[in-house]
Amino acid sequence: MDEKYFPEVIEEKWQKHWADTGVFEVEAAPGQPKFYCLEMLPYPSGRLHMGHVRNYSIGDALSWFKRLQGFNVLHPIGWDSFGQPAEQAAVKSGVNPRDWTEENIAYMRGQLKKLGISYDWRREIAAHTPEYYKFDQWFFLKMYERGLLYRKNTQVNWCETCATTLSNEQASGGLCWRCGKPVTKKDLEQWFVRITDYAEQLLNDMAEIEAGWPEKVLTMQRHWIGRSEGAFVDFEVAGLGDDKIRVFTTRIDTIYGVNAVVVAAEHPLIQENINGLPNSAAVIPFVAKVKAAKLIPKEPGAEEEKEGVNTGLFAVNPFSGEEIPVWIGNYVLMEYGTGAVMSVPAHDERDFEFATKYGLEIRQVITPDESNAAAETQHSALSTQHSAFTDYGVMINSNEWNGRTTAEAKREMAHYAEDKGFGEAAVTYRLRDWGISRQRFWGAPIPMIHCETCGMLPEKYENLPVRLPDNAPITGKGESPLAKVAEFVNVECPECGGAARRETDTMDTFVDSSWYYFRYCDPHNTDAPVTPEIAAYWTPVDQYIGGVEHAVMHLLYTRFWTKFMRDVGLVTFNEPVKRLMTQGMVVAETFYRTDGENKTWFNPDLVDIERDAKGKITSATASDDGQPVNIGAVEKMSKSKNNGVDPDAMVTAYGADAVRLFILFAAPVENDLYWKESGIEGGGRFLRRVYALVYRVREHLQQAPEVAPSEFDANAVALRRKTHQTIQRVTHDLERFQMNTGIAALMELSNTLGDFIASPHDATPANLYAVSEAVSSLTLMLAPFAPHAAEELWAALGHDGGILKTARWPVANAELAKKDELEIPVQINGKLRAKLTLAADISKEEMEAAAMNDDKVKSFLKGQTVVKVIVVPQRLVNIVLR
Ligand code: ANZ
Ligand code: ZN
Repeated sequence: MDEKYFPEVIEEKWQKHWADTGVFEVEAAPGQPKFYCLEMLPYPSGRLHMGHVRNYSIGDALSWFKRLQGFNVLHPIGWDSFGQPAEQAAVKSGVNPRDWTEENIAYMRGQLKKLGISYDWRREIAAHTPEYYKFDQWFFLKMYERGLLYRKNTQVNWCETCATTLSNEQASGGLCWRCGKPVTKKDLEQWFVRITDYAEQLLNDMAEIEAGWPEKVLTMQRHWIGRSEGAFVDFEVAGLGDDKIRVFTTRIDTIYGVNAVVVAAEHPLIQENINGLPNSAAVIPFVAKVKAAKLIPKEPGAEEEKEGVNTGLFAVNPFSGEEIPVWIGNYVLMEYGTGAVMSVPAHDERDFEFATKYGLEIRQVITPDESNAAAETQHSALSTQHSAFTDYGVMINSNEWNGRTTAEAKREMAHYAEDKGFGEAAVTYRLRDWGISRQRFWGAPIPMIHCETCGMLPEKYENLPVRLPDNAPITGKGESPLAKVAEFVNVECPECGGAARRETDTMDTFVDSSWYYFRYCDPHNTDAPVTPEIAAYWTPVDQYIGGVEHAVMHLLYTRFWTKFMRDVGLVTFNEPVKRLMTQGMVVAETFYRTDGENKTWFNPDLVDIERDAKGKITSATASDDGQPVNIGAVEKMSKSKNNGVDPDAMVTAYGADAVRLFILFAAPVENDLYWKESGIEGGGRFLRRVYALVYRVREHLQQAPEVAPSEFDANAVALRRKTHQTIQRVTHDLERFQMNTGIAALMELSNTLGDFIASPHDATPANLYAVSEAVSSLTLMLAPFAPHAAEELWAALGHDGGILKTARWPVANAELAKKDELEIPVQINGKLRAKLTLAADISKEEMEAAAMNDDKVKSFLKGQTVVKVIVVPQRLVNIVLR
């Protein structure tokens, strides 16, 4: 063993030791407490980026901590290896997507191993392998059997560039989530999963995870599900016979204030009668305009100008019998509710805006103040408003309903409508069914067969997996490449034996990632996705760590998938993830030059930077030509800004431990991490310092007693206090993901220890014991953050076989950790009246408060007037009475 710190030597050595001894390999062990630590599985894009390294460093720290605490820790990794980039590489350079993917995996696996992340590599999975996607298909068949899958011809979001359909989530803001280009619409037969059947559960079960998930993620999910309680009401349309317009409203109590029924441009009433409407001449161009506008991407959050046109039709308000005009409005969405609304401008902002713009009548029917109800009934119809009154209140101008409260009326009016047969109470959701068909090659084939005679049939379980062929022509255009592979497409009908065609769409890759962590539990099972007994031991996941960008899609789909797994008997719980941590981004400085319209971005590695004392950049020049470059904003590391830092280069230069230590130390895990290479150097310096410390004392420590001697001098007591306080702090911090402050505590301990060793003292058993205790604790607590160095030092301290075989997480002795205490006399008018035992570092204010609150002191103060309190820090409190 070398007393100098050579990360490249010890890191390789310990990685080999871990692999040879299999210390991270675990099995389900009912009876032994388990901990399932999961990081979001990576897409094998080619190389790890710093966001990955951060993600895995956080998870690894927690995994080491839990192992040392005696948990049976499952810490797995795998690959989200289906998806578009492989197919795009195939289009661009003719490579086979499988080869491309597998080369990337091999490279990235090597990177992970070099970082020394403590995975059970035997459990590695990859979505593109038939062993894995066989069970995507298995789930598909199960869902099909249970009526959770259906086909629908729909207008789908279509990205011309990527030649693929996109979910609403993937097309949010009208832009493709992958390439950023505008999204258009296209008609296609698609497979849909009825996730909306689970909307209520997805919402209600949030109560089970509230304590462990970030509020912002839960809020986003709640929003996405978008539960709304209200009523359907049917409006007859004069002259259209039985064709009624059904509206969805959350405020049926306002129905006497309806001034119009407003429908979406795509509403069937319009579609079917567009040429026969009284006002067709205006309606036809308006509908065309609205539809065209929908194909144009919108800035996220941008408010569209409300526009509409009167159809000339009249609807009948079923409560009042009044006739009101039917309008078309661009703010009414066909996809929500019924695609039609009753417009109540007095009590809804959008309707108010619409009515004001087109000069429609505004009639108030709710008043905030009950006492005014009678008066308002007479006058308010005439009053002019300046904005909608959207609160709850009391009904006016509503015939026999006048005087009711909003809450009462909402219930009763829905019942009334139901009794009379023109409506009913209803709940709607914003959540849409999940379209999972993709016209792509590199995905799990959908295991369905189309037979001319027998129709749509599921493939048989025993024929799974339906394998992807090796030879599909991948052009990146149009329909699924699978459609062009005759051997794949042409099959025998499982029912009649006649000629049939396989489904040529593949599944959305969010299917793969909806259940992968169940597979880690039982990765080689060939009969089922997971054995229920094994899943019962390992799952739910105790801690999931990943980016907040997955707050809705992945994290909602996977919650749904778990509920389905419960329904088919694979698991017995509702929620798959107990605790979720969303890590911040890794951000870095950017540098660029402008050339006309174009910006060229310079990688920070290739820029020479000078900084002032505060770290602010004072000059930046390109390394190659020495000429200035512009200093851009600090932004998320990305290819487009060329401000990424290659993890490999950092590991080679400083060692994996220093990189990991820096990443965990530089920022709280939820915050953005501002990348500074000097920070890694700092990490390396700390490790070298601890190294030097351990090597300096390790020989002497051989004489340290095993059991604590009974007497310690004041210095040794102080060192022990620091050691036990540090154990308390680091343990506390790791439980709460406060990695940065935990590391700071270790740095403090190493300083205290360094001072102790540097000061002259005798090698008494007591001193040796105190040092040994400090050194061992420091070394063990370093393991979650810098495991290679910790292992090496632990071995240097004379332990054979590695930390996990020979040690446990240190336990603090609360007595020893207690802060130093002082006895403080309290005088009243100069006479000693009490003695207080107080922490040595107590503040002046706290001393005064402690004295005034002491029972004995209080008894002397009863009925007296305090003129002044004099506090001599750490010495004395003197209270002066009149
Ligand atoms: C009349 C009314 C009066 C409404 C009032 C609100 C206030 P949430 O809560 O988001 O579900 N609405 C219904 N379907 C719509 C659609 N397809 N496009 C646009 N708006 C639609 O909102 C439900 C409310 O949004 C419904 O209640 C309806 O307006 C409108 F004082 O009906 B309300
Ligand atoms: Zn058939």
